[in-house]
Amino acid sequence: MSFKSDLPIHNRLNPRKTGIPPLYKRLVIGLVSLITLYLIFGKSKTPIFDVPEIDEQILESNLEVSYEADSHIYEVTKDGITEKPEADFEYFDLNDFKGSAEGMNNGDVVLFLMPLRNAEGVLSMAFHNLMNLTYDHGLIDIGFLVSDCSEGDRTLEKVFEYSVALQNGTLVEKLRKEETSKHKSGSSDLYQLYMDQDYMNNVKNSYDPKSFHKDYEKPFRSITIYQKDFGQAIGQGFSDRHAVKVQGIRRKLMGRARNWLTSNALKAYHSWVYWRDVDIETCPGSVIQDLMKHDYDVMVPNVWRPLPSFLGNEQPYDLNSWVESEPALELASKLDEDDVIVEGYAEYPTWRVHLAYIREKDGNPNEVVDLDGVGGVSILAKADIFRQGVNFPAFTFLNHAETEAFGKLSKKMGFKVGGLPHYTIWHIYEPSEDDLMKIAKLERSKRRKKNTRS
Ligand SMILES: Nc1nc2c(ncn2[C@@H]2O[C@H](COP(=O)(O)OP(=O)(O)OP(=O)(O)O)[C@@H](O)[C@H]2O)c(=O)[nH]1
Ligand SMILES: [Mg+2]
Repeated sequence: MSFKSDLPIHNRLNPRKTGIPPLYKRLVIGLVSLITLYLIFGKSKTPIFDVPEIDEQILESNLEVSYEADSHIYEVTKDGITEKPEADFEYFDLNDFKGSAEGMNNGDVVLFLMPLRNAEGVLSMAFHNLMNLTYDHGLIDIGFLVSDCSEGDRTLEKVFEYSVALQNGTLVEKLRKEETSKHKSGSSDLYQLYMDQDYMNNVKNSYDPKSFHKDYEKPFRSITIYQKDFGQAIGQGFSDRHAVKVQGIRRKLMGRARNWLTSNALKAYHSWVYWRDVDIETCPGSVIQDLMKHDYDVMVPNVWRPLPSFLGNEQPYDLNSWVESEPALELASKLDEDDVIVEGYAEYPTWRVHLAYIREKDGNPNEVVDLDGVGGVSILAKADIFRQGVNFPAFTFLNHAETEAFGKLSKKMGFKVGGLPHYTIWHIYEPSEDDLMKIAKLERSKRRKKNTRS
């Protein structure tokens, strides 16, 4: 029986008949064989597949380690097999880095991530807030991502400067000197006179050395600064970045930036990732522990901001943390697949419960509300969720993008997402153009009154 096939395995049973090759072919084959034999047996002094003798001691210690580490890496070289030197690889059992409610006592390492753009003016405040963290600094790796700053902006240089000073223990003094020279030059923010004075006193106290905790100046485990532009063209001014049309584009680019930072900075030994915006004015130093103790996969505090007294002293600020609603789901079902719903705009009546609005001033700071969308101002998340694929969608996911989509995605993947309605951190107040006009008007009338009195 013969097979009609060209496949070599079939031809094994029915070999193709070949004649004797011509003389020149036989000469070439002979020459190549001689060279090969010389190379193998003539030139080489050591056998090619020689396995070097393994030192008994090394073998024993490896056996001991193998119970603990459960794996080793061996390298095949041209001279045999060697165990890779320790410095070349690290072994991590990811079960050890899952993150727990008692993270600080367990030595959980936290990756602190902060995106930055044109942030020069608020960096001293942000670095004070960093030092104010009471989670052991020796257990925190910091990653800054500086992107798309305007020409002439010095965010990157400032981050370099402050980070070095922070790590060598000279930052408090440096910031104090900067503050003093600012006062000497007479620069003061007029709007501060119109803010609620209780709030202003609270700010003053938070930045007063008398209230610094004992490890305020302790260096952090590490600081890494990343610089990469993502092509963010929308201005960083208050009105620019709040226009409804630009929200989708802006948020998706921020999603890219956040994902890029996570992918680069997250290491196997991190148990938690804490995201923090630069423009937070006051925040309890224990914020990481306070969010951690609930043992949620994703947890956020409430974010409010102060306002001038003529606008009512304070305001719920971050509307991106919310509980999903039927009207919003119905709205989403009528939108285009790529449309991004943004909270707080008349164009998108979602009727959702916002974490910001359910705050009670004297409410229990430990009360937890399960959420669907989250804002990015201050997110504590288990590092494990990123390893499993949660990210900040840089595309429209369920009609959301970036942090709100991150909340939805976490939820979809079965993770617990929550917020603390009565635990508040305070975003800075940046006067809008209207507010500045109002302040100027009030100042003028103040002056007029003064002049008529004198
Ligand atoms: N790397 C990077 N950081 C950015 C970019 N845009 C904003 N940031 C930073 O991201 C954080 C949040 O930015 P904000 O401008 O406050 O944006 P937001 O929180 O959505 O807006 P608000 O709620 O109005 O404050 C801050 O720390 C910014 O410095 C960007 O394009 N790239
Ligand atoms: Mg902000």
